[in-house]
Amino acid sequence: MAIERTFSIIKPDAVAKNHIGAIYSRFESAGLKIIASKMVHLTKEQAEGFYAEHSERPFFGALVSFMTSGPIMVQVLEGENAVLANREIMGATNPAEAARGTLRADYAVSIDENAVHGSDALASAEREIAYFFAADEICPRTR
Ligand code: YYY
Ligand code: MG
Repeated sequence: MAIERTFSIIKPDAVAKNHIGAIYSRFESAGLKIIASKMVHLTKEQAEGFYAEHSERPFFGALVSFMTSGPIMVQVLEGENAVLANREIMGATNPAEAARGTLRADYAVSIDENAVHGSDALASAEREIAYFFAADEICPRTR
């Protein structure tokens, strides 16, 4: 099994509802280590850049508007198969379809306000980590 890094966001809805600690606890209970973390309030330009792959989708404007509506927590998670492990902890994009016990089942209310983001592949994890964190802001425990 490979030790990977993935990128995670606690979205404005979950921050506003005070779920940061509960969500961090889920990551840690699953064996993922938080090796970088900060709170940011995205500008429109930052949110558009982050979600550029979705720029032609009908929900893009609403997504950018939601992601800039309040502060978010961004973090780098490290652990065995971290990319897939985090996607499993998160659950399906639509909370109505998310498996019981997943973050989206427990903390999301709708597909457009769905509590968390997680990278969908190693390549996107690398790109998304670099979008938010400088190398010296990341503190691997495996050093
Ligand atoms: O990776 P994940 O967040 O599970 O879903 P994506 O298909 O990458 O979509 C990104 C983001 O866009 C999703 O978390 C909510 C929003 N969205 C939406 O509002 N409505 C949709 N039909 C699909 C996605
Ligand atoms: Mg995605």
